[in-house]
Amino acid sequence: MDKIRNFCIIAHIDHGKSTIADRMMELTGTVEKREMKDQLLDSMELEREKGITIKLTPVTMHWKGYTLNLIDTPGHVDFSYEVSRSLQAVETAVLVVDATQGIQAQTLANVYLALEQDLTIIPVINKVDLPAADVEGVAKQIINLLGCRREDIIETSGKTGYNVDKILDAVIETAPIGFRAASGRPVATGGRRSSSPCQAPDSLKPTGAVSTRALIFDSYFDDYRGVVLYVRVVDGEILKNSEILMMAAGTKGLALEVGILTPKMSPRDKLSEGEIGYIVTNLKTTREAKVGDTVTLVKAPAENALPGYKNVLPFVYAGFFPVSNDQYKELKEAIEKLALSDSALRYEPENSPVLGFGLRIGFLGLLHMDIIKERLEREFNLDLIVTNPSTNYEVVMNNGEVREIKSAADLPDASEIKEIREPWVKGEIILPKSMIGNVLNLINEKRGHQTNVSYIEDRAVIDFEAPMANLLTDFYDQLKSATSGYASFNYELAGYRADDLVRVDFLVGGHKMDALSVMAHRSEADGIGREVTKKLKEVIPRQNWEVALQAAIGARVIARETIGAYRKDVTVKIHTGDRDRKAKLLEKQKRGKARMKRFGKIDIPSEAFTVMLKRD
Ligand SMILES: Nc1nc2c(ncn2[C@@H]2O[C@H](COP(=O)(O)OP(=O)(O)OP(=O)(O)O)[C@@H](O)[C@H]2O)c(=O)[nH]1
Ligand SMILES: [Mg+2]
Repeated sequence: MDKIRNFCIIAHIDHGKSTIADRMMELTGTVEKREMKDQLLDSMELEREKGITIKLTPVTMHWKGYTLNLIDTPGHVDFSYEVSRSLQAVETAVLVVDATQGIQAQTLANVYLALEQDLTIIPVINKVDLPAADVEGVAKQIINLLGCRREDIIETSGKTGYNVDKILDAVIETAPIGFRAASGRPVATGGRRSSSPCQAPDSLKPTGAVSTRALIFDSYFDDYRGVVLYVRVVDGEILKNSEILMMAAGTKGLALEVGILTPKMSPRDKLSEGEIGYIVTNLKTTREAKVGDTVTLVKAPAENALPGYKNVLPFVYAGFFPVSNDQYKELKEAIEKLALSDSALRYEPENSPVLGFGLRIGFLGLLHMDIIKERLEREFNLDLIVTNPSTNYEVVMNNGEVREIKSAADLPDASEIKEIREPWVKGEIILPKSMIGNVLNLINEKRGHQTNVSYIEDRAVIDFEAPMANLLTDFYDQLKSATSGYASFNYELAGYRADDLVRVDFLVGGHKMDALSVMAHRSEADGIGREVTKKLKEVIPRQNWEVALQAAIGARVIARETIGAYRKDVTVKIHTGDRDRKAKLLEKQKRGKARMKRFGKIDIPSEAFTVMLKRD
């Protein structure tokens, strides 16, 4: 066991984690050169296309007589749950910072996560081959952040492979499994083993107990093999064909196969203390073996489970509707399937008067949502209309009952409501000092406020709080333009807070269109009302009579537009009395109308709604 080292690579998005992992797999001969391709661990088609990592991926390598288990993690904020799970399964974190970018928001967030877990941090400056690399400037930032020594920082190039071996050397020189520096303070060893007395953190420390315990840090459902678990064995061992027990779920199953990831599945007879590997089970759904659960053996179950993970709950919701309603069943089956490998996904049926049957799906953020949408479209051939994302709200009723609503249309009558709460996030923005003013203004515009400003060398770190709803629209684009692209931001849910929130309804010819209702802060309602009624005017065709378009809060109209009358006679073109042609044309018009939705006397083409509801 003292020849095993478990580590993960953490960094801000695009700083080169997966590329460094490639070089490590090459160096250690884990993957043959001819099988090598860029960012090999990004195996999902979408990951490859977008050049980003979405899922954590473990791989076992051998280096100088040691077994190294690496977990590559995603850098984007939406997937920080993957990072925190990875961190809990390892002892060491390789912190990669791009030499041209310096410390960014996810660098900081990931460092905090690693510190919470008491991990040893190995600081690395990557992309030193680039002409724009500012190695010394970035080194200063890292020293400022970690309090490490300059010589502890390894300078690498994932592209050329320069010094990647030094990272591996540094990893094997970190303390063996279950033993870490006792200082309680983060240690950036840079490879030097701390000579201070060592002590194990409780969670991963082998207890010497006879009973087996393994932490499930990921799981997915494979069409052919069933539920596969990625585990970190903390105590004991799990043999092939053992009867296993998931302690929190209370379910029993069989370990049909156990093995390590190289990164292909490579079967072994058993997984032992300290090892990271996979278990192919006979379970039917991942609900029977959730991430964060502890695997033990049925014949000698452990007494106490390992500390699990906190349950992440989505707070960004959008309606997903198949373009043709007969695909609803397929959509439902597809999302059920994706949810088996994505513990953060939540969904429930939604019936929209205009878009028909669909699902309201909850996500961890906008990228998460876009990725699920693309996967549904590609992997399941679905043609989808996805509505503008919104957050969920907590509604406190007069009788004290608290309801969660995920769509403005579900808001109970105002007279029954005591208060409405919306999700707030707390976050950090990292940016060049000179641009602080612009960003503070932007935060205020979003109804947020700054809570602290600190500095890491030439960088400013703004801590802020803001309502999530206002970060969903174009916050990121505005942040980019306010800082010429030099800012990065990170956030997490801070809780639900009551405010003066209202539902803005839209009426066409006096008829309310539930599908268009949105939640907004009262101060922002007028603006939204004007914007949406204008847009409605553009997309709804003229009718034979004048049509009023209104935005309203309850009975109070806050914005209004009018569409003038117009009559379109499709038969005017036909001068001769050709009855057949005339009839044909009218028939065609009728068919066209079948695709319309009728609101009172007004026919609105489905496409108009699509334009209004769909996310651009
Ligand atoms: N010039 C240069 N480019 C690099 C180096 N390392 C990585 N890159 C490039 O940087 C880009 C991002 O690299 P990735 O390895 O995908 O970054 P990542 O940190 O895994 O990104 P996420 O997983 O999405 O957070 C790719 O285009 C790489 O080719 C390096 O040392 N030098
Ligand atoms: Mg990556």
